[in-house]
Amino acid sequence: MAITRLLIANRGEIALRIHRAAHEMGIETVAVHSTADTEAMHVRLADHAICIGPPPATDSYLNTAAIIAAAEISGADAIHPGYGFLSENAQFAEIVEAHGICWIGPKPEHIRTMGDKVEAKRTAGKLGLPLVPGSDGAVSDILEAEKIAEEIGYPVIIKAASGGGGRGMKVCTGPEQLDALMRQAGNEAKAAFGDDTIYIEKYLGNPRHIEFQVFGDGRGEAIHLGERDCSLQRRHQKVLEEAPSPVITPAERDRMGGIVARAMADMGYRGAGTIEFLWENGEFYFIEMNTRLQVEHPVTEAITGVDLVREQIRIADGKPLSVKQDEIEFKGHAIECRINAEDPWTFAPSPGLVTAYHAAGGMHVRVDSGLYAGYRIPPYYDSMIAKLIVYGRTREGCIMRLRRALEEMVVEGVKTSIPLHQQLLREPDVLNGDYSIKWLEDWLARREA
Ligand code: MV4
Repeated sequence: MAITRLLIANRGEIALRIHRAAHEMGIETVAVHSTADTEAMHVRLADHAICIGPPPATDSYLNTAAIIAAAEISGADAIHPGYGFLSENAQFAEIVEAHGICWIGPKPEHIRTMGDKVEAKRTAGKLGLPLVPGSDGAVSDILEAEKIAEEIGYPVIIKAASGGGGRGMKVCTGPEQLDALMRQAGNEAKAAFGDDTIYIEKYLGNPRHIEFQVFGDGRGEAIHLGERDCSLQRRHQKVLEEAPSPVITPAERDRMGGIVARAMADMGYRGAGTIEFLWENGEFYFIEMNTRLQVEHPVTEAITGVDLVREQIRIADGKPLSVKQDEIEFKGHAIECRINAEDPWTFAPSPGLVTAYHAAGGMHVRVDSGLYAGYRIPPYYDSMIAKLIVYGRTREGCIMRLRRALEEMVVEGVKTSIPLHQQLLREPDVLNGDYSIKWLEDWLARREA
């Protein structure tokens, strides 16, 4: 074992984040990049760089053969997939391990299980996590669906087993619609994922999205690092995340955290994971588990002091968890603003040349970004160009500092979502932490009117 050279199978800010953790551990890095990313910051900073294909991700960042070849040629002994791209591809994880390369991620079997939402829910239920009431597994028969919907009560939601991220969901308000919506959901799922398996749940009308960060050593030890509140979303894209959630008490955190950590210990989970819940009227309902590092992981790092990427690398290297549950303290408050290269009001992408750049700084301010003046943001990928993460002893102090930091940020040449964040942080509901998953889209609609 002992990782000495790490290939980073990703781009943008997360590639830089992984490079930084690796170098702090004395590990060399290998950047793999498309022809569109030759001038990217993480490519410049990495010890080695290999071009793996043209701009479209299917030909580069998703090109498993090219990535494995790059690992072999460069002598990399480990691969970190970041988030998105190949991070939750169980087959890729298997291929990496079959080549004798250390996969910095969960066991392939666990990636596969959690990728199937029906299997994920069944597993979560067996492990004692609270579920949204609904079908026990997949539903194909309309009579069976009617019976289940009658039992749990309308409205119900029809979801695709291969879905996730909100794709292919249908809300059904009464039995007269059920047949048509089931067919529609099945057809859309077949077209999008090649799998028409669907399942049914009670539809929660106004929940919050609260997720727990977990870590396992793959040998029966596991911890939780508290929750993040990610309710402020637009079209399933998170806009601002915070830790802790404004609505969760320390006692609730300990209770739910204990349940999720026990579940991960029991399944022998390895590496970083996120357990997603909907939270309504004081109750948690499991919906999905993500078997990867998440974009919003820095807010957890800010309030716990644990470096999650370092922890991932250590665990993949066969080391034990570096902290025990009773050593983890949740201190203060952190908020992350996702800064995208897009029009702040229409959300139209705004790639192009960054003519001026200045990152905010000062106490408790962190900017994760590969931006620099003169960098050209390519049009082929996700529009997120920076994450601004701010910490404060209290939520109020954190918000005041975040407003100050947003004033300092300079990104010229492209449109960004900075003005959107500035407006959001003046909204009484946001200041009070009084929002659900519906709040942001309702607010945007009100502003348009
Ligand atoms: C739900 C729901 C209401 N009731 N399930 C959307 C993404 C996927 N991860 C699950 N999603 C939802 N599942 C039940 N039973 C509402 C959503 C949902 C949502 C969830 C989290 C964050 C934002 C959301 C926006 C719209 C719908």
